[in-house]
Amino acid sequence: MTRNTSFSKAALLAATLTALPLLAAADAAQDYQDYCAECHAENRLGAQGPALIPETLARMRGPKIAEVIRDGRVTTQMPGYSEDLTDEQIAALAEYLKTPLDVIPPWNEAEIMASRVMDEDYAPVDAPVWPSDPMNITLAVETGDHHISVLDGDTFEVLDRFETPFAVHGGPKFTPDGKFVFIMSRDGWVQKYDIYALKQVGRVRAGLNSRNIAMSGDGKWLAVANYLPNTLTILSTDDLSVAEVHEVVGKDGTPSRVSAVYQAPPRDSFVLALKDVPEIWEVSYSKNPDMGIYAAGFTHDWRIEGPTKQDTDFPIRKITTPDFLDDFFFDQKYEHIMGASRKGEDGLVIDLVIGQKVADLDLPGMPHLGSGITWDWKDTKVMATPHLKDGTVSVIDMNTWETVKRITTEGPGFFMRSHKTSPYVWADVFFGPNRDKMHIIDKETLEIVKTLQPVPGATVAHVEFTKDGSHALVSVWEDEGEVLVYDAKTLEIVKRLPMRKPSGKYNVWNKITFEEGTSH
Ligand code: DHE
Repeated sequence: MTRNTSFSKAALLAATLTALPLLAAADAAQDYQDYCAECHAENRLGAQGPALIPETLARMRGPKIAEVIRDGRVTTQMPGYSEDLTDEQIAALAEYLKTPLDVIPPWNEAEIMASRVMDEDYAPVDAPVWPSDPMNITLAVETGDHHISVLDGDTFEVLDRFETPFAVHGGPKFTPDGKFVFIMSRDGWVQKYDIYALKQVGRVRAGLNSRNIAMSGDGKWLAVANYLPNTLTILSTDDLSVAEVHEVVGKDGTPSRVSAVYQAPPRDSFVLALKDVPEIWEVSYSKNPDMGIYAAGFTHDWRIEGPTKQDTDFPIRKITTPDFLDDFFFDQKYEHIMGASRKGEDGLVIDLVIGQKVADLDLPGMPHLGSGITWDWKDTKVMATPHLKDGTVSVIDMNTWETVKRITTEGPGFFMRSHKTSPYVWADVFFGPNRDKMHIIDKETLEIVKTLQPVPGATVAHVEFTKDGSHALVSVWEDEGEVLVYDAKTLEIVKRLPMRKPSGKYNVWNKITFEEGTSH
């Protein structure tokens, strides 16, 4: 009897211990439904609040999830729950939000179209409703409270400040005339904004978890790279309607997330970096039989999906690559792709015309090729890229593919910028203890000539130039941050614009003309 009792106590204790995490998870799931579902949706995929899934949350910097649940988010509608939930409940809820969804709901044309909202009070205008140079507008993304400031590039006045979807990532993309801009959030929302009218045109949710967007050279199509589901969504830029949702499956049938989509204007195509298969995809929007993927010469490893190219508006060419390439850089003519190996040991060059590797690159330290920029140097063209794993900027000759210099910096960097009128490259050291510094590199000597430290202790990162290259705008990447306007020659601060955790800045002219010192 005694033995039985002690056995049953031990068994009960063991069973309780085993069941505790399950109980906590069950309670957390119930707490989610009670406190979060109204704004973030029962399936955690977001409603007026953002999606609460690991794919989105894992990427978010800033306060930890539990802190946000407890204290809320200032300047958003997210309240704090410290009076409703205990610390244990909050911790369990935070853990619950990090668990993947059991089932990913379908997100195809019907669901995407159902999410589309076009603003009823929007009316197009023929000319800007403001007096400044429309080609010198710069957008500053403020991730602190999910807004964008529209800056006059001559006076640096804020012409408008509008709300964006939650957690904008990657560069907004302008139509070729610079009139409209498209903005994407990690939750897959795409926002269309009319810069001339200073008004939102509409929004649509093109994916459940998305990476970035690319604008076709003719301004008609916007491609959205998605992680969830494994698709590429192509939208009409006109009315945000769906032109195609393409399931991304490698040649051997393996589904893949799309790491990023880029436009290759001289080829009338989008180029896709894939996360889960060693392939690059080229998606054509061309109607010209001599253009891009239709041109002769790509006899290896390619195929056009569908029986003939006439059957689909967006035929796809799949190029097998020797390694997984999910971060890459194009030369100015969009003939070559430079890719870094995922192990971070070296890199390679793919000739996009023949679809083959044509060179190896000596590129250790996980270079962030997507941030690379190019300029003329001696009698060649060089490309410079920061490393994510060490304090180095590599400079590569784009004719010989040799590394001509490794510049030692004060830490791993993320973004680089220049302008063709500027003798300098600006390189941040976003990761590591010296993130309050910004290096100025001489484009001729390839030496660091100055290191700025505008606000000791505050992160500075990401630079954008004005149209004429006379000024450089630098983000003080803090919640109560600012955009610093530097005279690009004297390297003195001439204006300070208070902003909420400003991240990327994007000048219309530099973007639509593919200025070599900026990202594309
Ligand atoms: Fe980015 C651009 C990928 C983390 C801010 N980032 C890009 C692009 C890619 C990319 C492929 C180019 C797309 C474009 O502009 O169309 N980013 C990745 C990652 O894989 C990585 C390392 C991990 C991830 O979370 O996805 C990553 N990125 C970040 C951040 O943590 C940053 C600093 C803060 C944030 O907002 O998430 C960040 N990424 C940016 C910015 C750009 C960007 C501001 C646009 C740079 C530009 O000047 O064009």
